[in-house]
Amino acid sequence: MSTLWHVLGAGSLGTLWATRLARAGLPVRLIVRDTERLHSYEAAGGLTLVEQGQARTYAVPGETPDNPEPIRRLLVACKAYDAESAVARLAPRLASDAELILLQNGLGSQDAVAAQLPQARCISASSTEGAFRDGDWRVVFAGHGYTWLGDVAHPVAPIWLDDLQAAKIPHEWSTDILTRLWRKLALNCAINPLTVLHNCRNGGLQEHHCEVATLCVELTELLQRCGQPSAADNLQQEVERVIQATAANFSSMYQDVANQRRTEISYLLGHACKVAARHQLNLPHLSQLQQRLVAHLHSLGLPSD
Ligand code: NAD
Ligand code: KPL
Repeated sequence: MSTLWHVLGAGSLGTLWATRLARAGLPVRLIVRDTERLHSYEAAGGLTLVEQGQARTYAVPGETPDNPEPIRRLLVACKAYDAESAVARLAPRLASDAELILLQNGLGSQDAVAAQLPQARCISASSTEGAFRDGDWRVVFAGHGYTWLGDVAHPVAPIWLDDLQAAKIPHEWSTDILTRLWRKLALNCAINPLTVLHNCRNGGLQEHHCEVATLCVELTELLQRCGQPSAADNLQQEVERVIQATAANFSSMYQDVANQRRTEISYLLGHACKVAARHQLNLPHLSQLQQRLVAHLHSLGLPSD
């Protein structure tokens, strides 16, 4: 009998994972914020995944954080800024051998979660899959991709990767997950803030080649200084490749701002600047970028943390 998957956060990635696990016949429970959300969820009859234009609803059972049942496997699918407090509410329910899978982008939230649960195994993930909500309890699978999973404290892969295989969630166990997370963070720092400030699609940054290149030089310096030299390898080339390959897309930060949603700035550019300061590294363009972005978010009435 498979261990129950508890999924915390019924947003884009949480729904994408919960529906595919349920479709494979694996036991899944969705944890929603409170009783009001639970009633709304139950009225909807489940989670709907839209794939290649086809919508299918999966009656994944829902519960609130107050449910007394113990949790052995928890997929944390909140935004980075919500992860620590959302997990804290569930701490009394976590079994002594609990495992958490942290889907958050950027860096900082994973350490914050792990620090409050020294007994639990915390596995970090870095995903290139894409999904968005087009209604309450409804998610569109927008971009196929891959998810790398790894544990900075323990290199051995967990047995439940078989569940991901059964659920057809493309994945790979990574023994250098921190390097992957840093590489993605650097890409996001070089691209996302500039798309917001220049109000453009990723491809629009081809007209700001020098600005992108200068940021890549500073990000490379940061990665080398903080013990992540392989994440720095050919960073500028990779950034240019991603800009070209995703030219028609709006970055995730651009979309957050355009939809008046809080961004994950503190876990991306904010984290990069914090680590640079910790290493007494002066990166003037990166910190100026952060100041410009914070001022821009303030001018729109959006949080800057
Ligand atoms: P989302 O905003 O769609 O979903 C987050 C969900 O968590 C929301 O439904 C929210 O209500 C819920 N939540 C927050 N606090 C909660 C709490 N205390 N209890 C219960 N539920 C709570 O976010 P998302 O797009 O799924 O992103 C999740 C993470 O995955 C982010 O860090 C994001 O950067 C990363 N990511 C997303 C994608 C994507 O395509 N959406 C791709 C790669 C990485
Ligand atoms: O991950 C991205 C995002 O938009 O968040 C890309 C496409 C790589 C741009 O940084």
